Amino acid sequence: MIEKSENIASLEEQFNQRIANGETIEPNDWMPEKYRKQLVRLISQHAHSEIIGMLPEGNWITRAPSLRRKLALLAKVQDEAGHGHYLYSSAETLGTSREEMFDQLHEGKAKYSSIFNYPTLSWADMGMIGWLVDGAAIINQTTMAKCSYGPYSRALIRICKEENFHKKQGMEIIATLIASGEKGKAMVQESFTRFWWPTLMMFGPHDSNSPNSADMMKWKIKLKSNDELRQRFIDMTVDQALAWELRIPDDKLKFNETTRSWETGEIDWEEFNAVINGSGPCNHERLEARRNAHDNGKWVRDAARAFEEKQRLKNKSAA
Ligand code: BYC
Repeated sequence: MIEKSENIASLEEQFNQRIANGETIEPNDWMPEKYRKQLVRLISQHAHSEIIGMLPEGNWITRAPSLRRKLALLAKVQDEAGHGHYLYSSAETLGTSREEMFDQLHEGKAKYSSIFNYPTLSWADMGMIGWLVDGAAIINQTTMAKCSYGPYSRALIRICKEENFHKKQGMEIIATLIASGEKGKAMVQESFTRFWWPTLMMFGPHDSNSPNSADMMKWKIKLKSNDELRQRFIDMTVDQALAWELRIPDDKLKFNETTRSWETGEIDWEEFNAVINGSGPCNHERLEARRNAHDNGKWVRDAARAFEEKQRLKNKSAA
């Protein structure tokens, strides 16, 4: 028994050394159980965010204002499904099956990004998701693309390339609406006012209230803290919003000349906690839509499995 724990201690020491050296950890490498658990939690939560994130935008495919916009939105929503696939595959390398992850999501036990529990009420929201939501995701994910776990890091590199297109198409929708005149600009302002605070919540609680951050940063899964990334996003986005002459819905917003950074008022953490714990404006609707999609897709999964089995038997008899 003593020998066993000494062995684990030495494996853990070697593991920590590899992390300190900036090495990448691969699926068959030894890793502490807690590292594995944190990764499955993070990657599956991210995968669920991509899949649930298809719903608020999917809501506007039939109502896109032109064929060009419809094609771009369809492609974007399809990309999000692809991101979900890369991420579920990457989490599966840690020994948790896709079925288990789906079950956790459908039973309401797994989290997904708070932002997708808000409704999309106007076409401007499609621009806002690209500009703000994809913009926030890019800031978070380009940093994590350098994380210590190989499969997640490689998935993120590819995801970020596609998210950059998404952000640009969102900004183009906004620029077009603003250039169209007063009505278009008012539509953008109304959407911006609704999305500003929920987007800042995407980065998670303050560092001092983030129970997972210490482990995540020690193991270089997260390379920047929640507050650091949020601040980076605020500094970039406030300047963009001002260039579009949008009003930022924060009376306390001010520029700090010493830090050369924007200071905001406080996020409504009560609202954040309600949303991540299942009581946001659309939590129920999103999970219901997701469960229905899963049930309706059963025949496709059954057919794919039957095909796979047929191929397996064919290959066996040919061998
Ligand atoms: N929403 O200790 P903390 C996209 C939870 S989709 C919900 O700081 P951590 C797109 C957190 O999980 C991309 N839950 O946690 C798709 C934890 O609870 P558990 C979305 C949140 O992990 C379609 C608890 O609060 N991006 O781009 O160190 C269309 C304490 O937090 C949130 C990702 O998923 C939240 N906002 O840091 C358009 C990025 N914040 O798990 C676009 C991957 C916190 O202990 N995720 N919680 O029960 C992350 O980077 C990190 O998980 C977070 C939180 C920064 C979000």
